[in-house]
Amino acid sequence: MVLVTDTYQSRVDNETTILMRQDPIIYSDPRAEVPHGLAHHQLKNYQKNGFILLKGLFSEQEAGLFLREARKMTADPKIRRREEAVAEPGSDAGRSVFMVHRLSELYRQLVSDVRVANIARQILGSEVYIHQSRVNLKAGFSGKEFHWHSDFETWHVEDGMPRMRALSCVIFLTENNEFNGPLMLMPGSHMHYISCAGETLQDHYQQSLRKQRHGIADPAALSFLAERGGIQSMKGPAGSVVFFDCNTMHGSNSNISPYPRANLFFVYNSVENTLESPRGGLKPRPEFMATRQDFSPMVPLEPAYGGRK
Ligand code: 6CS
Ligand code: FE
Repeated sequence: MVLVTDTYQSRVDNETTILMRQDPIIYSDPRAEVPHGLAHHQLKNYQKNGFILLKGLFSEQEAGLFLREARKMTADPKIRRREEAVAEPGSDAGRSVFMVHRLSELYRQLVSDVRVANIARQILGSEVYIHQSRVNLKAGFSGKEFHWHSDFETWHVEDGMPRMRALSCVIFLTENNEFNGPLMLMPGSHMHYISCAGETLQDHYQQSLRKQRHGIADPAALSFLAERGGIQSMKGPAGSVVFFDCNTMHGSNSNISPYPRANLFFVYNSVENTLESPRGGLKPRPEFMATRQDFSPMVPLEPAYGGRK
């Protein structure tokens, strides 16, 4: 007999199992009006699909400022030497830089910008803090793919995030189009949890950030999700924003086009969902990937970047 005490156990078996989600999606009253929050119909869409695309939430001028900051950081040798900087598999080209909201004053303000912070607070129904932030560069010609995964599966197993009460906010720093490897999401996939086969090795992150090997849903599970809800790609001009639930199945193709695709990711977690111990006796991942030292709530601000809409 096996007693299962973890609702979302994963990587403990040789079999993939599909479980039902056990948590809400919207944690606040969807009829309550929130300044800079989503309208009722937008919340309903988020609830049904597990994501929402907000075209032009930031102006192109603001996005230009955010992109210049990303370029400046990723060209800086001092930053490139840090462990927050992750290279593409098989080369030295920059793939991601993590914890950008601590490395950059501009991004420190941006995570608290009321236009994004209030949507996170509204969906998660509480105060929120930043669990992880990063910029993904996906350069023209050389940017590599991100295989299908649920972020929550990784954050639950490797970081000890207890429940599905977190989301990603993706700010497009360049246009995301059909050519440059846009984010692909499976609508409705957030309602099922794919408990993955296999195990996790200690320090898996050292290679998973370049190319993920554990916590990958198998082809049958991915086909099951795609048959139910299909796949949508998130395309829009620089300054557009996607919010997606921590359990929405997602990935993106490599970028063989000449057009770079740079996106900024902020992961907001509820202050009522702070990290416990990683599952399976793993030691915690470094602070730059999964904050444990600072669960202080965001105070929404209205920063003036010099080009505010
Ligand atoms: O391991 C992580 O936390 C990260 N990996 C991926 C592929 N997406 C989410 C997250 O940034
Ligand atoms: Fe992800």
